[in-house]
Amino acid sequence: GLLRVDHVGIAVPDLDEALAFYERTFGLRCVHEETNEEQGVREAMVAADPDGGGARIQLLAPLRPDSAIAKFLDRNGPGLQQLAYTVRDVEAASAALRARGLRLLYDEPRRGTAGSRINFVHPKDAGGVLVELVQPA
Ligand code: V0V
Repeated sequence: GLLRVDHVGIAVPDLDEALAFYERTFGLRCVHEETNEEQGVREAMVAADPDGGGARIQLLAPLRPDSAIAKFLDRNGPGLQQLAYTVRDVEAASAALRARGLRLLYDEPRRGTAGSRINFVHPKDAGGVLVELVQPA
């Protein structure tokens, strides 16, 4: 099952500018930053409670024009792109949702932030929301 909201992903054209905006405007702190070549993103996790267990905000900037985030920005401009839930077992959670008739984007989990394992539900099968499942490292 789903344990809690892990993070909310926001598509941004420029990661450094977005980080500066979130720090300066909302006082959020960057707790992690990495490049994920497979997903075609440079991403940063920011938090209101850097030492607590609260949900993170994931700022996502495109590495390549053919990436998911680049396509999203072309179509919608910057904004909310995904809602991610923490799960204990991403294979089991994916199988349970498949059994309920939802399309998972990947047959096998892929690598997400900080060594996590991730999969996604197609937004057309989840009320227009790109839902991510995250099994933390
Ligand atoms: C597309 N659609 C969305 C959407 N992206 N709806 C809600 N939220 C989104 N983010 C709608 C779009 O408006 C179309 O609706 C329809 O879906 C198109 O579906 P499609 O042609 O099958 O696919 P694409 O080419 O638009 O791609 C959408 C998907 C793609 C979701 C398949 O973005 C994808 O593979 N995403 C998963 C990977 C990802 O997002 N990576 C970046 C984050 P109409 O116009 O037909 O009504 S990486 C990450 O999260 C990491 C590293 C992490 O968390 O650790």
